[in-house]
Amino acid sequence: MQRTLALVKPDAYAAGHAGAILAKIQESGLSVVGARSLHLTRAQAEGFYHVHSERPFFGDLCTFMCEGKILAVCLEGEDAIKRWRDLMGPTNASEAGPETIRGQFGTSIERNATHGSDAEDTAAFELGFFFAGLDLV
Ligand code: 3AN
Repeated sequence: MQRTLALVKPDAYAAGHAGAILAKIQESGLSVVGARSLHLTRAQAEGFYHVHSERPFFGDLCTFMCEGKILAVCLEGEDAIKRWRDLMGPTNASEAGPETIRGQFGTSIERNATHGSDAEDTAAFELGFFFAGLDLV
């Protein structure tokens, strides 16, 4: 069993797609262990994406991530990290197939509808960023 963090980003949340994205998660067989919606502050967005702080898109990415509410979800299942990333599709939504979540609900490399942890260590950091231990039993 593995856990991973899924985010519905401000573009998809504002467009009302959070419910459809959760439905796709449930259809895939992944379990939702915890979920909360929140509006990130700039400092929180910068903290979440600190690994990208030297990248040229860091400022724009943080601006985007705090433009509106997001939904943070803890997913659980066998091989959950890879299964959720496969379901999302590639980072660049304009290259994502129509069967993927980013292909359906995203529009660009930045406004790509969802986030998913990319490895077990980042999943542990990212889940701890959004959820306290007692939130995820
Ligand atoms: P993923 O979220 O698919 O793991 P990462 O970790 O490479 O992708 O990038 C983190 C986030 O940064 C992406 N979800 C995307 O929103 C944004 N991003 C990545 N590359 C670019 C880029 N070249 N221009 C703008 N935003 C980018």
